Amino acid sequence: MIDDATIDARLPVLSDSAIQQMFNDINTKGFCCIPNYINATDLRRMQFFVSRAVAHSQNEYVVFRGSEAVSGTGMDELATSPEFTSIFSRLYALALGKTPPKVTFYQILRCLTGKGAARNSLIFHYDSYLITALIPVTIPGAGKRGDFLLFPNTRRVRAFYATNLFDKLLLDNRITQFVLRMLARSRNAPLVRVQMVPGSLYLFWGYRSIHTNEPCDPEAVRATALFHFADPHADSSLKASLRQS
Ligand SMILES: O=C(O)CCC(=O)C(=O)O
Ligand SMILES: [Fe+2]
Repeated sequence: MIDDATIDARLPVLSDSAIQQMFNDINTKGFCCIPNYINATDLRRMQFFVSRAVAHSQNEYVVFRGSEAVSGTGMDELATSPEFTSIFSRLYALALGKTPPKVTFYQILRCLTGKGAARNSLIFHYDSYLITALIPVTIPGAGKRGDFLLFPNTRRVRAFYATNLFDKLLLDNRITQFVLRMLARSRNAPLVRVQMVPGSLYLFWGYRSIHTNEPCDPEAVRATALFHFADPHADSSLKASLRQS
């Protein structure tokens, strides 16, 4: 019997051909979307957590890292749900042609609001992890929505951590950020703008795609749950030694 008290039992079951289609969409469109992935009751529970957290932070930007930090919201259950984690292992296998490691996440819940909304937006970056999943929890219904922006698949997975660092250095400076912000405003740029819908699941190659979010109005709240999986440089000795120093 299925225990429908768990979020896992309420998630859609995705076939291998659905995963293949998602893989193709990520490669061609830059992302894929599964509408209404989270059901209305589960979504309300997440939204309730966000509104309490924002009230608690005096309507300022607040971030939660790790599943313990969001325990009891359903976002923690997602991180260990076989239905959810199997999306990542199958995408990993398709992307790299290798047996995937056990799926564990670097999980974040970002609540954008207040003065911090602008400060923490339009920072273009590559993630450290191959696959990024994003679930919008709360999106403003009026004013600035805080769209998700991406230049899809702008690099390959780097063989060396040093090359990855070099890419990040090229991105993380005022001039590049300025140019990308200008490009984001131009009509001809190969930029994908995603107007996100709460409860839908979005996936993209976070490591391979330059991406960011637009700000929302300071009075509004824009909250996103992020699940990062598979660090291509997990075994790098350079990375380990830089961590220690
Ligand atoms: O909140 C978003 O829309 C994106 C955040 C993001 O890219 C990240 O945290 O790595
Ligand atoms: Fe990111």
